[in-house]
Amino acid sequence: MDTTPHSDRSRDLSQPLDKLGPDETLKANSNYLRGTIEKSLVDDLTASVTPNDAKLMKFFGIYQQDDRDFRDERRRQKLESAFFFMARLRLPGGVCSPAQWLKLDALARAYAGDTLRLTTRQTFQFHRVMKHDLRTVIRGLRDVLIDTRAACGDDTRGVMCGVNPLLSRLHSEVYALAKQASDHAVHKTRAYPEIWYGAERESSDAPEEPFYGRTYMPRKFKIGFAIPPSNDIDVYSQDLGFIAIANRGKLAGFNVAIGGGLGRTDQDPKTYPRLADVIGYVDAGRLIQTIDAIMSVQRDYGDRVDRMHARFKYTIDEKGIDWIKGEIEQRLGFPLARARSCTFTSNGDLLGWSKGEDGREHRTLFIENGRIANSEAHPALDGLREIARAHKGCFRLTPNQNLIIADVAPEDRAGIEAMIEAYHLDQPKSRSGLRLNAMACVALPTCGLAMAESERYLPDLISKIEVMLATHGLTDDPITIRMTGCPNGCARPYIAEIGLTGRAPGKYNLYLGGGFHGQRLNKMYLENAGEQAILAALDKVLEHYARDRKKGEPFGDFAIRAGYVAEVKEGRHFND
Ligand code: SRM
Ligand code: SF4
Repeated sequence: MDTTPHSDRSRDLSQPLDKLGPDETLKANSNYLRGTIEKSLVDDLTASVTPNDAKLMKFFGIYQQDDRDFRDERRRQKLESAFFFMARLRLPGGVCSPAQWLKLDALARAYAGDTLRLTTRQTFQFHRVMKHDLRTVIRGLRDVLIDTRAACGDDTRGVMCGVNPLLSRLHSEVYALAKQASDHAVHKTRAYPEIWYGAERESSDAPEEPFYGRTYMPRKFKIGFAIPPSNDIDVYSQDLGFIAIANRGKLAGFNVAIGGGLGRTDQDPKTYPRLADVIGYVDAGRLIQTIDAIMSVQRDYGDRVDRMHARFKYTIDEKGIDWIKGEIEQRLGFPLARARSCTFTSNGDLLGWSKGEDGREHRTLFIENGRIANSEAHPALDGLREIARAHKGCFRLTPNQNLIIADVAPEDRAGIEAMIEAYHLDQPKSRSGLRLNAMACVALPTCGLAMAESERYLPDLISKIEVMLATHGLTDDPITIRMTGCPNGCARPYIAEIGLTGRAPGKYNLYLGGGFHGQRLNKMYLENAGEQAILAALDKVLEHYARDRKKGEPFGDFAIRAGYVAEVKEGRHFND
């Protein structure tokens, strides 16, 4: 990485530490994220850790949470909240081996409430891990070469990579680079092995964080690699998106997109979702250099006073895209080439069996909202454990919370399919195009920021919408719908054709008009609406769509053409 001796370049370029936000002081004084975490972990008087340690632990992929279903009752009983922890894995590109799957399955059964949760950024989350089990879980992950570094916190986060099963060679080339990018950009503090593995503290003069320095990034920084024609990773929602450009099936380089981000804060107009701008093209050999240059611009110029305004998208809008591009090129030492032409067709997954150009087969399973658990009708955890025991290829988590049993030899296909059937893994029974293109964030009861239900509610809401779809003859149409329990946008609702974001229990903002392949933000159609109002509104628009759509016209495009919402133009992006 950029190994400019760290003297907290961010501060050299902006203001002294005491003029910055409190999280900057916390990071700077944490001794490279150590804080007092070791002490907090062994404090038997509480199931929680100190507030500062809880913040620092995010850099290690761990969130302190409590069960919100029981929060009020415990308060009434004057009991401490029912604290536990969520652990998010670093799994670049969502690829994991059967041996790794079996380990995750065992850890989930022993320490994480018998469930695995696939996320919208292609990794696993364990929920409900008790404080005293955290080290065991993280050491268990180490046994299969997985860690939780930087899965949260002010750093690179999980690096995504499109799954496109049809393009085997391109996928493996891009995936290798996505993994390299993650290994390169992940924080390097020796606090991780010390705290979680019990490693001795090294006395070394080598800088702990040659790139980040003591204050890391101003905010999370997300990187993703798309492989056209699939935009499954929603490349325009990444802080830094790379769009693979191939030459005769072989990777040549990437179009570079910067400044995507979807989070917004309720009632705060200075926060908004924004889609990335494509600023040029780089050869694949210059990828890591490009990541360094771009991340260092945000490291040095991102807002370190107001965390609500600290994502790269705001730095770009403040400074101007031309200025930012110039700064990046100066740090690179060469100008970016003109972006190459490329086409996306959808941001969904190709479900069922598909055959790669190398003849290997891939089975994409629909996993409703990424939740893998056992129920009588649907023993998904057990079924996938059986498959992992037999499977000789790998698993790929998709950016749409689905799962690919990947790299199956043609002669093994029938055996895999038999297990899928035996364990009813192809649930649910009603498989409308809408349901198969739906995503919901976790929300209640574990997410501390949720204002409304999401994962526990969207399946039922879809069942009600499916009645209308059947009436209007739209059951098989692949319409995207995404719901979140608050405006933060964890299921990327602002680029769905139908987006719902929670405002209060039972109340959602309804957005329409997102681009079918992730190219356009949607726009608010109803504010703070309850179920009846949402269903009535959708019924009207769906009926009109069924009657008046042009051939092949996606639902989001129709919602704009028919005047239900105005188009969100390129450039600065607001969707209210
Ligand atoms: Fe997210 C915070 C879950 C993808 C934007 N997100 C959270 C937290 C950690 C709540 C918290 O801070 O206390 C949620 C944990 C809930 C729980 O109980 O598990 C949470 N986010 C998720 C996941 C698990 C949703 C899911 O159901 O799959 C996704 C995990 C991805 C991963 O593997 O790393 C997840 N979050 C996203 C995405 C989508 C993406 O990155 O592609 C976004 C929008 C894109 C973006 O970042 O702009 C997203 N999450 C946020 C934000 C708003 C950030 C902002 O700029 O304003 C927050 C709140 C924050 O950071 O302050 C947040
Ligand atoms: Fe929680 Fe909001 Fe993210 Fe949903 S969108 S997981 S409610 S932070």
